[in-house]
Amino acid sequence: MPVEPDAAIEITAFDWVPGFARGFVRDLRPRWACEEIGLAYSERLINPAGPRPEGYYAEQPWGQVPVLKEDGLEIFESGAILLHLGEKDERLLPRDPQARQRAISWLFAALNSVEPLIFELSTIDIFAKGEEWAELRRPSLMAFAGQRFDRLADALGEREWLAGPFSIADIAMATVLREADKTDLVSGRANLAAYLARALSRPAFERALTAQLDAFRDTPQPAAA
Ligand SMILES: N[C@@H](CCC(=O)N[C@@H](CS)C(=O)NCC(=O)O)C(=O)O
Repeated sequence: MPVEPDAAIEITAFDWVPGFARGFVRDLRPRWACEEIGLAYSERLINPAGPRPEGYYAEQPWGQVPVLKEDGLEIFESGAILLHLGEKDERLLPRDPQARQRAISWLFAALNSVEPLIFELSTIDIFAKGEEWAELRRPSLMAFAGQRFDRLADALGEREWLAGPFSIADIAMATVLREADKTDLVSGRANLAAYLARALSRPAFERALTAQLDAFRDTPQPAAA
């Protein structure tokens, strides 16, 4: 298992999150990438309800996870971390120039063109649930997201992975699509549903998910959360 206390790579994650967020915290992305290539990492677990450790805002400006540290390097933003890990191994980022750029384009597309829609949907369905503005906004958001998911489904077509071989783009896209599981945005498009199932059936994803869930196991719910 790549989680090893003395590993050169350290990934920051939470030691507790509410039930709805378990398995969906974004440290899942670097964990998954490490699992794909058998790269050991250690965990630095912080508590989301309390103050951030001293100096943490200098590592991550918003106090969020994940942060990756390696040999004096510090990286925040899960996309930047995936890119860093991708540079290490062609099983994460193809070396062929066109395939590589396609993977990077799709990495950004997942995080910049798809994730914001899912994020807004989560705000409406979870954090602002029942509020009038959220109920008014939802239909137009779903219509817009539906169009975008149609184009995504067209772009993927019958390909197995976004950039040719499996890559960090698929880690980003699958973790984003998975967040839409309470809607038919993915399940209503057969090739997207098959793509997501294919990604989530990878043993490396399972191991990453288990590692994230294990981190919550012994932490009681914080009083302030
Ligand atoms: N764009 C950032 C988002 C990171 C993010 O939203 N992290 C969440 C957990 S999934 C977090 O740390 N939330 C706690 C907070 O915002 O205080 C990335 O992809 O790394």
